[in-house]
Amino acid sequence: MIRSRKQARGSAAPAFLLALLLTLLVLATVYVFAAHLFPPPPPITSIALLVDRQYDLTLYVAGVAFILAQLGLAYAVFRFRDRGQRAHFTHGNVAMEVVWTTITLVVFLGLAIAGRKAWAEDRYTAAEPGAIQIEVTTTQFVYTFRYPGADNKFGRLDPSLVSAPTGNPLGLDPNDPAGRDDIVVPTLTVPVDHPVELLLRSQDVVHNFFVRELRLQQDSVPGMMVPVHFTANRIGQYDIVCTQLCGLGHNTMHSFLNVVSESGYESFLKRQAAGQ
Ligand SMILES: [Cu+2]
Repeated sequence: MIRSRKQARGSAAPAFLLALLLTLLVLATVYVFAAHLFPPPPPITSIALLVDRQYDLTLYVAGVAFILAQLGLAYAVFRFRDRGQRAHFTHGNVAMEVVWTTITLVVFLGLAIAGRKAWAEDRYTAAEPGAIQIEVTTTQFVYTFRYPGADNKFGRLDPSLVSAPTGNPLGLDPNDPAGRDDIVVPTLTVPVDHPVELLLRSQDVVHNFFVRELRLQQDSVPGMMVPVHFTANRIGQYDIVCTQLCGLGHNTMHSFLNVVSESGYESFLKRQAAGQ
């Protein structure tokens, strides 16, 4: 085969450009994370701190792998560029494949085991005794919170009585005395430094309860009662959002978590009890 002079020399420019692009991509990505351009809001529970630590660890490990892999790729693209030489076929390297597959396996299992505590603390342990139980009901596209009231008992719900326009969004049975003092409100108020157990349920489709500062995200599933618990340690108002695409109004599904002082909580309950 006759090759032109240009082909015989090969073409370094595309290889150089691609290698440069890859290197710039790595630098830009490292900058975005190192400069904390998009910092998360500060965590407000001790578990959220563990979640953050685990997230950082995962980010560092995956970050190092990302940087090495992309720079290695840039190096290979440039080093083995077309110099007009004949291409030769390689069958790969079994030893190398075994090594990097093993490393990946160890890293993934290691991260999963290290992260187990932060995750299991929320999911596999029961709420502390004395936790305040609050029922969370999701409906397209609102949250409804129910407190058991002074008797500490939730009243019976009857799905056939559900009627948001007449002020009974949960279908509280008026004939059940346990439900007479139940408090039903559109926002969640909890006392600071006090364990809280939420009982998540859904009236129609799968929704979600997510508060960034709690680092807590849990689906609510129709037909199930899903418990989650937390102890918030900072007074303030935080957003509750639904992270499941639950219908046309999904983007408007929103409420607030108010973490208030112990006395603020007592007066909240009194105010609500007087107003129900
Ligand atoms: Cu939703």
